[in-house]
Amino acid sequence: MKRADPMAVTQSASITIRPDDALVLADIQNDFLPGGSLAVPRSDTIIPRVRLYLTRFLSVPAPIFLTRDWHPRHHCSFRAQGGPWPEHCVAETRGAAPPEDLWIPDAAVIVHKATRVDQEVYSAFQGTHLNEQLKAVGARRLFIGGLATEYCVLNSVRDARRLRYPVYLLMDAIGAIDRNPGDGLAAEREMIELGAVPIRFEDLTT
Ligand code: VGL
Ligand code: ZN
Repeated sequence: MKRADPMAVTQSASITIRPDDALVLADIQNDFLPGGSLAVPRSDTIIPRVRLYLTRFLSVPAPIFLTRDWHPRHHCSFRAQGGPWPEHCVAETRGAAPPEDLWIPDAAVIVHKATRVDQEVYSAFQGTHLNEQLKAVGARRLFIGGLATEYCVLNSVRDARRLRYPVYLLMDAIGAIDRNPGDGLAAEREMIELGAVPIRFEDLTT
């Protein structure tokens, strides 16, 4: 018989998704994927995980919210307007669409953000009705992932914690731009510091 090595016991979250949980996935859009105008390195690697999370929440069922960065053509965050970013996620364009190989459940609620030309917004809660929509479906705990770790995910988690939601951070379904090396890691640390619980898909019980 194998003896259990106490040092090898990894912390397992063992979380069961309930109907009052909500999945909130940020900005899974072509422009943030490889080949896109603001490609997040290796962001395509999270897609299989995103599929697993979508399927799990759908089967409970628990509500699913997908945010989309949804900019007007001359958005203030674009370099041509003096902003930090290349043109990306212009509303109604292919770059703003989800990847063709990602099936989007009909039940998913799409939340458009940063839609005003003169305002940059990273948080999914800012300038949207996400909080009201979450309350309306009775969501109590939020499972947050998506792109990019240090922008939309970080700012959404900050707001979610401010709004007193228990937050689970989907470590295997986030991706950082890392404009400065280490940005993503620093954001992960901050979110955990704020009380977000880091989990992986394997931590969910069936
Ligand atoms: C984002 C960069 C530019 C984000 C949006 O929501 O993470 N990042 N626009
Ligand atoms: Zn943007």
